[in-house]
Amino acid sequence: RRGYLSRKQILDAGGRRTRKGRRAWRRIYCVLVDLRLLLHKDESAAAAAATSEQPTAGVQDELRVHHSLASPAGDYAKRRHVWRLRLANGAEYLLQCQSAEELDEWVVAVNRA
Ligand code: I3P
Repeated sequence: RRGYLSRKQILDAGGRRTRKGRRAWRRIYCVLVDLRLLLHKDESAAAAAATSEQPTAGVQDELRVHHSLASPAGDYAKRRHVWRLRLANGAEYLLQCQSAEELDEWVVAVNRA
C-alpha cells in the first residue's frame, strides 16, 4: 500500500503531547513495507529509494507499525478522511487521505501488517 497522505503528530513516543510547533499537517508520500511505514518527501523520492542499494536513503521518517492500531478518526472534525495511528511506543498520528475508500484500505493494510 502506498500513496500521498497528510500527517499530523499529536503524541510523541511515551504518549506525551507533541509540543506546539511540531503539530502541523505535512504532506508526505507513504509506503507500507512489511512492518514499517516509510515516509518520503514525494513519489520520486520513494521511487529513487526503491531502486537504491540503500532503500532507506532519503526516507524522512520511518514508523514501526508492529503492534500498532489504525482506526478512523471519527472524533476529528476539521478535515475529512482522517485516520488515527497509535504506535506501540505510544506515539500517535492523524493521517488524512483522499477518500473513504482509501481510508479503509490504509486502516486494513496497517492493521494487517
Ligand atoms: C499547529 C498547527 C496545526 C494545528 C495545531 C497547532 O501549530 O497549526 O495545524 O492542528 O493545533 O498546534 P504548530 O504548527 O505551531 O505546531 P489542527 O490543524 O488540527 O488545528 P492543536 O495544537 O490544537 O493540535
